[in-house]
Amino acid sequence: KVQPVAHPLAEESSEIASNIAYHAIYTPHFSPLKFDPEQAFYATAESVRDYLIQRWNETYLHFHKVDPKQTYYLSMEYLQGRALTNAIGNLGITDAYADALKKFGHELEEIVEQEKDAALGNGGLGRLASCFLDSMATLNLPAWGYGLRYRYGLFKQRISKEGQEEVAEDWLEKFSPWEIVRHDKVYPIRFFGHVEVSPTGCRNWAGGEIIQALAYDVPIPGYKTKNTISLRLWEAKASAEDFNLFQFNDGQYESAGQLHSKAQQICAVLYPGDATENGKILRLKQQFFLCSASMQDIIARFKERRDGKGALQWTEFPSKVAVQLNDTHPTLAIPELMRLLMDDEGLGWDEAWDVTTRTIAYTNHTVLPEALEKWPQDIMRKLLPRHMEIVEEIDKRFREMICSSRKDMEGKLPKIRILDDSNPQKPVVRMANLCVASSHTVNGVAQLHSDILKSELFADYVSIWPQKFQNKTNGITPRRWLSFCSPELSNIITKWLKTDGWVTNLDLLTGLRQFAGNEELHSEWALAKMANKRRLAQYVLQMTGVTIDPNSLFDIQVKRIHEYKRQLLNILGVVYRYKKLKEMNTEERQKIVPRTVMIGGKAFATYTNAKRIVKLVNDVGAVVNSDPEVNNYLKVVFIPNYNVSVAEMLIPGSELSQHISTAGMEASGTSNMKFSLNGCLIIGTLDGANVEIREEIGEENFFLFGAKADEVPSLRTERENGLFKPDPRFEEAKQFIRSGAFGSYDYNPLLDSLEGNSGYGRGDYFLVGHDFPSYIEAQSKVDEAYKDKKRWLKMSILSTAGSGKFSSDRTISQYAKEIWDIEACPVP
Ligand code: 26R
Repeated sequence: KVQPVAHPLAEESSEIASNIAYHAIYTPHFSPLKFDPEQAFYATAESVRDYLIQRWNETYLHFHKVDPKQTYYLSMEYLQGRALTNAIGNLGITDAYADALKKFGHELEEIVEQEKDAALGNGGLGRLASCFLDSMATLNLPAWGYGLRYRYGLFKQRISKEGQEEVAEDWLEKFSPWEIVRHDKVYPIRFFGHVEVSPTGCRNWAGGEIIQALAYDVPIPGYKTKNTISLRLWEAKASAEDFNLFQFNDGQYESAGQLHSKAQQICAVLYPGDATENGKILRLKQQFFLCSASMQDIIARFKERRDGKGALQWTEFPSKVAVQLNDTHPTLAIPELMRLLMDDEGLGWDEAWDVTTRTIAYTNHTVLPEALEKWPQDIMRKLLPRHMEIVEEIDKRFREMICSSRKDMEGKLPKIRILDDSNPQKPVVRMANLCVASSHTVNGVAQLHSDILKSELFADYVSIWPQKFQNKTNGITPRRWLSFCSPELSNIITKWLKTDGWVTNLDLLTGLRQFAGNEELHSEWALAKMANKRRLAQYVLQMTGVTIDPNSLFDIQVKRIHEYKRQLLNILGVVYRYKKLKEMNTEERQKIVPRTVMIGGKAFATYTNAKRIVKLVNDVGAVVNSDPEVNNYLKVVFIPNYNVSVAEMLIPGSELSQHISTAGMEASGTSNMKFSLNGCLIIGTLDGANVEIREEIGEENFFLFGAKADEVPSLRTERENGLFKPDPRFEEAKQFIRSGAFGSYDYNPLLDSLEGNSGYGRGDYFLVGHDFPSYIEAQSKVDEAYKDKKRWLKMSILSTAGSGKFSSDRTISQYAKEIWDIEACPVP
């Protein structure tokens, strides 16, 4: 028995089963012979999609009717991960779907594993955008995300003897059931060409090549609400008219479809290499493609909703539209909005500038100099001639403003202006400066980071526009990162709090504090943790072939591999621990707390030292894990292909996690929040959001070590001047690796980066040497604490209890109130 359309309130598993069967037959993606887990996944997803489309439509119509001010989140990255568990969880129909699938002999847990991760992002910034979408929908906010529909997402990581290998990730191989193509939402995007000036002096961008942007909507359901918002992803297309049939029939196949292949390149991959000029042009094309399509769409919607309400008032635009730039990657939205307002809508500069600056806000996510975007002016002028004119004008007016009203700042102009002409060979546009000058609000992503922005990176601007700068400490969605990824722990929390209200009001977790010493809770908590640890051990065995003991302390560091994140400090600590274990006799070893150290993360393909770190972790693991003398006390596992789904498996099973960046360098971190929420203790530096996590959960529940951010500059100078005396334990660990204990690969270049500037060293910029002794000592405190099961459980419960602040619901409420000025618009 099949049912064509899901009843909007179908919570009967039999109705759902018939709807799944309907899709298996009538929305076929496979031949009808089998109903394997894969087929079952697609039919199930199609069935869930019916619900989502219905709600998406209702939400869209409701927003259209109410016409509230709406936020548009512009991001080059979204790390959505899998959608099925999240969708049915947010819709509250998980049990019904599990029952329905049982009727076909399938387990829901097995079916959800069939889905590929949507990995349209790199790391923290992309995952943050995805958590934000979940919170926007859940809080019923009129808000949308805009991004690019990359053909290949972030690469798949394979580990071989050589270390990391990158393989293209074909997330659309069999198609994604979660997107809805909108054939009526198409905008032309121009590249290259020239600026025409009319007799009246109007400027107009013409010529060049035109590629079409086609909208794909991914519905984002809120938790326990009808509101379902959109993540609109743009795909690049050439139109049929661009296909030269004559050339094709003449055998000139390549030139016949030239524009089609150019269109394909735009959305082919996330962050194409930008070492070459071609690579730079392609990246800039991607950025402009996102910005232009989104701004055209936003303006079209503004007009659509104004229809029948009298003459268009552009001054009202900022009271209907807020645009948030996720870092500088979508900066071109600024000159594009200016261009659309002036050249297409006929506004004058001052009016357009007023509208633009009241619309745009900018979030900074990093202070690393190499990640601050600077685009060569010649490339920008060639690809976007009209935008380059506008940027020049913004720069000129900024300089005039300084010279007329801030004489005291004139000397700073070369540093704070938007165009950097200091190298006449290679003048560039500083995107962050353009963002600061053109936004009404600039924010950092954790208190310490925002303070550093104000006192260092943007200090000069603070004296010009003190009111622009804000902090918005990051957050994570408690749905994906606790409710759905650890039902075991969630049920216990709900039971003890006597409500599941914490899922949307995470501050309620403080209610656990009163039970932190309760033995009954302790045993339930320990049981849930153990279940999650066993599941994780199973996974590790499957993926790596290494058997790990669920009774050992599970110690995890997962994040992009970067020298500032200091995976090298972690592995040096492991090497030191291994060496000490080797030196002990059996009796001494038996007093040691057994540990399983797991490290995972992807290295950027061209980042040599990061790749060496990946190889080192694998090499150390190979030796330690096969050493029968110590492998009951220490195991080291590299977790391959770390992504959102892997995180959902690892985090619930973690007991200790490492967030050990050089102080001042990690803007916030968000996995620290996920671990802490799951009752995992943190060993960490006073960096990013660690500072606030420690404040919330209590310093006695946090293993702190390392230099403070304000000590870092002088420590670096000391190191450079050869005044730093490295701890013998640090020297011992490095020497052990250099001696070849972990194979014949030459790790000297990597280890040399940790030496002072004398001779071959590179100055240990990340202060691994300085922080090593206090790190080792903090690790000993971890072992001490773990020996006392009661104490550890109490700390674990207090971690969860103190994590309420780090809900992305709190973060998004603050953006809504303090930056966007938007209000909830729930669908009745
Ligand atoms: C290639 C270049 C333009 C580029 C540099 C850096 C592209 C992307 C990035 C990613 C950066 C900006 C990023 O992911 N930053 C992270 O943002 C998280 C969310 O705010 C923070 O938690 C995290 O600390 C920060 O590193």
